[in-house]
Amino acid sequence: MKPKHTYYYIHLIHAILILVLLATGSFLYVPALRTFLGEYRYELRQFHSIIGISYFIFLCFAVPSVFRYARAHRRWQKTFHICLQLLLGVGWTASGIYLWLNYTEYLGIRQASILLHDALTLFIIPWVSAHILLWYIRRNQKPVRKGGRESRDRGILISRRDVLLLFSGAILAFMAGGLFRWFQPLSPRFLNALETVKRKGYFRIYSVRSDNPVFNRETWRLTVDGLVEKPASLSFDELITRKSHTFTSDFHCVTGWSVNSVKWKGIPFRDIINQVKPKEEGAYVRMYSADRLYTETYELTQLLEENVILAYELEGKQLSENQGAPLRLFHPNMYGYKSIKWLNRIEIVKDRELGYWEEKEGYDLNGYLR
Ligand SMILES: Nc1nc2c(c(=O)[nH]1)N[C@H]1C(S)=C(S)[C@@H](COP(=O)(O)O)O[C@H]1N2
Ligand SMILES: [Mo]
Repeated sequence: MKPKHTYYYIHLIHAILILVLLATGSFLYVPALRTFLGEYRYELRQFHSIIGISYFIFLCFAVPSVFRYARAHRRWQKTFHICLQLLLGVGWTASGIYLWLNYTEYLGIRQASILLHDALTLFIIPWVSAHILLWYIRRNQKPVRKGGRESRDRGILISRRDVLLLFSGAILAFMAGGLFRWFQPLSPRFLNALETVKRKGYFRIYSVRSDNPVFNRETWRLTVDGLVEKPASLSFDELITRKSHTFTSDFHCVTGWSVNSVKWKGIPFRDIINQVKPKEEGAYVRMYSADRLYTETYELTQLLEENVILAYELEGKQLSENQGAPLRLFHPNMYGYKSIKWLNRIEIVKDRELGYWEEKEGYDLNGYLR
């Protein structure tokens, strides 16, 4: 058997890495799949990042070969290939690394990175599919002879028409992918919902577990304890008969999506604090979720700011099960990860501990919007 040419291996590794990235990436991208993954999402994300970085390192090593390889092609084909590589190598990696680092600063850069990452991926899907298809069809053909020089690469000789087709394919993929992600949670009133989603954005439902805690109105209690003079235990009915507070505020997830002017209703956190009377040494607050996994911590004074509420209504409706029924915290100046869902215990404590994401991914302790 003839030994395979280096290009063959470069091509093969390239293909495998791209396919693994597309597969793991689509799990992170499609909301339904991501929710399904629940608590393993974090590990999958790490895996995806590691493969992504390997891909970049590999690309760097492969660059000289890619250039040599491109020389065998016509001028415009050469330009096309090099642009494609650059776009992917630079665009994908730069945005990917920014997302991987999980900076909580500069929400704008983060949102732009997500958009670029997604857009490049959607753009590349038709290209990858066509590539695989061409390779499959032509795998048994004899190498093409061109001016005495043998072109080793059979799958990639493309015509101008192929490029046009690929671009149309890319635009289609782009639209289909956009539908998936941006217009996902459609209500029965399709077009109305579409309008709202475009204007407001929508909540990607996040949970670190794959099952939601069940809310039982009869037995549910909110416990407020720890370093307080008067611990409290409130039923849901007691909670909603208290003086409520309604206001509108944007919601920002640190991973890049936002929902504009969300209407919140609940009880001011201050009122609870006035009732339980924290002791002097109680400087921090730890909150627990009924999912028994997620926790968050705050400085007590942070929670006395304007419009910090224990919310039981969102957009005029009772909190839905996957959005934290019956109660979640909302702090208008903090990122979404501080908005703990299925809140059922508030503990006033002396020392600060880390919350779920602060511990797992090093999210900023205070989570203020920037
Ligand atoms: N119990 C619990 N609360 C949680 C989370 C979670 O995984 N579990 N995710 C947080 C994050 S990171 C965000 S962005 C918001 C998402 O709110 P939503 O699911 O209503 O869109 O919930 C926050 N509260
Ligand atoms: Mo988030």
